[in-house]
Amino acid sequence: MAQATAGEQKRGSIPRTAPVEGSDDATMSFSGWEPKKLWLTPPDGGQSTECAFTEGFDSRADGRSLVAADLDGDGDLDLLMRNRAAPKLQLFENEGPSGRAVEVELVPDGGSPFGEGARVFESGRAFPVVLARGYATSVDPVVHVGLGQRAKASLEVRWRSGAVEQVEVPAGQRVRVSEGQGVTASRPFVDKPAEAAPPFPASLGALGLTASADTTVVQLFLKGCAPCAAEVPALRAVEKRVQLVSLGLHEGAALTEAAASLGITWAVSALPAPAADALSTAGSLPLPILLVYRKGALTRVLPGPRALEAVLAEP
Ligand SMILES: [Ca+2]
Repeated sequence: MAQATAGEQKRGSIPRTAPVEGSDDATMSFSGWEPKKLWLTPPDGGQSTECAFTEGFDSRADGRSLVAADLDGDGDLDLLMRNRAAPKLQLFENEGPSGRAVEVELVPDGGSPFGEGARVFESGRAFPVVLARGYATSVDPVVHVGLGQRAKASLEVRWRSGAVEQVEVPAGQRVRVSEGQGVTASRPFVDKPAEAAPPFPASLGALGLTASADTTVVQLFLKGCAPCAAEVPALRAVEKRVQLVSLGLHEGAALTEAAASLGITWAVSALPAPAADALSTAGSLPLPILLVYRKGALTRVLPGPRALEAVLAEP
């Protein structure tokens, strides 16, 4: 996700000592500087993976309200967060790959013009129209229906009046459904911008490494990092197909001892200080994390090994 707000110099973090104009209390936190969490569920519906850092959502501001809405009209949900102190407002644009979707605005025949209380059903899922969600937050009274790779949505609208209506909507558009009249207006989603390159070391050279194979997988690790140890079996499974390097935030004997304690048996180097500084948030490395390079250039950042095999199978 790309963050479209001023006031933060580094991915998601607010320096504890940096004065922020217009705020007397931006240097203190009521919430312990807790970084936000974000989970990514794979298209097959499997286990979700925490990915706030790699997706740029690990803000440490005191978040109070969060709205999910398609704010740029490209058919995926973006996030808008209101914080207690500066930055007061953070917009996170959804830049990730996404499936197909439709958005539905309901106009009832009489009563409130916003359709609250109506529900849209699609493939056994219910999408209620609400005007507020979460703390002190108003939301767009539109339902967002994710479709995966399906080309159209078969919707059942249950109106507050008790009327029930069936409509078919091709994916990729926002439609207005008026009670008793079906679809009365539509507009296609705007084209989604190309996925932005993640702000991680762009080349193996930036990590002090040289490519010795088409594909290089770089693991970051620290002594005692249980998620790093949990990555080892998946990395061992690809060891013969890629150049595999683990970079630790240690030097000398401490580096080799930490690698051995995690079960790492392949090439190990110290993570260069400039890269460590660029990757750390409030002094902490985002672990687990894997960096995938093709011909020496960064192509993917993975929050763990779960999607590694699929990524290596990409052309
Ligand atoms: Ca969007």
